[in-house]
Amino acid sequence: MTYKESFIKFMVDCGVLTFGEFTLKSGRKAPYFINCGNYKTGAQLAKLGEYYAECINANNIPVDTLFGPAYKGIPLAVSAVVALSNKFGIDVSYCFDRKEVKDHGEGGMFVGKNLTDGERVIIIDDVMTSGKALRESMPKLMTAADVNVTGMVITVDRMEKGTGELSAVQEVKRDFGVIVYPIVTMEDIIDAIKNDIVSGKEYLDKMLEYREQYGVK
Ligand code: OMP
Repeated sequence: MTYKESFIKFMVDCGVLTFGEFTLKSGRKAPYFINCGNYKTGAQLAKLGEYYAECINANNIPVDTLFGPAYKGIPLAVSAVVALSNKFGIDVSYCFDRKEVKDHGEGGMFVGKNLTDGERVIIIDDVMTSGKALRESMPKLMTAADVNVTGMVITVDRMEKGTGELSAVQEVKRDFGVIVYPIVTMEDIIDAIKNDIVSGKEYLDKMLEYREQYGVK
């Protein structure tokens, strides 16, 4: 089994990748959904972190700090930063933002590493559909310092159109100069179903229809 296939199987085994009928944030009705809130145990998070770390290491993404946007990005970034150290001996920092302003104690909108100008930051997040989540977190990140976002690592690129004909991932590259590294894409998920890596053949037609309607060519 390839690295991508084993990750897709892992998501299904954890109940993170499911097939059915789901309404997305964008309002689109999709035949599959990835819910990263369904990673529940220490072993699952440890393994998830290794996939992120593997992606960062394999792509040689320059990094000083991993940033996990609140809330869902927080355990993802933590699992990744631990795995980078344990598996690859790369000991870097991590931080996350607060959703609420804190006016006592040390205050501030960020927890973890204090970001500084020029610091090389990788954003760690779950899924990209339209890129809205990133458009919200980029300005926030930039209020902390003039950081150098060297990449964004996500588990799944749904390969859907953003506002025009480009995919959200392509728009993010154009608008922010940020390269998005997905562990897998919707295309990989379709292949995994076709090759019986995971069950879901009954959803294959719906997946293909959905890709036709919202996917990038
Ligand atoms: P965008 O902000 O449109 O890129 O959508 C990504 C976000 O949508 C994720 O961070 C989730 O909050 C949510 N989402 C999923 O978690 N999994 C999916 O499979 C699809 C979505 C979604 O609603 O598009």
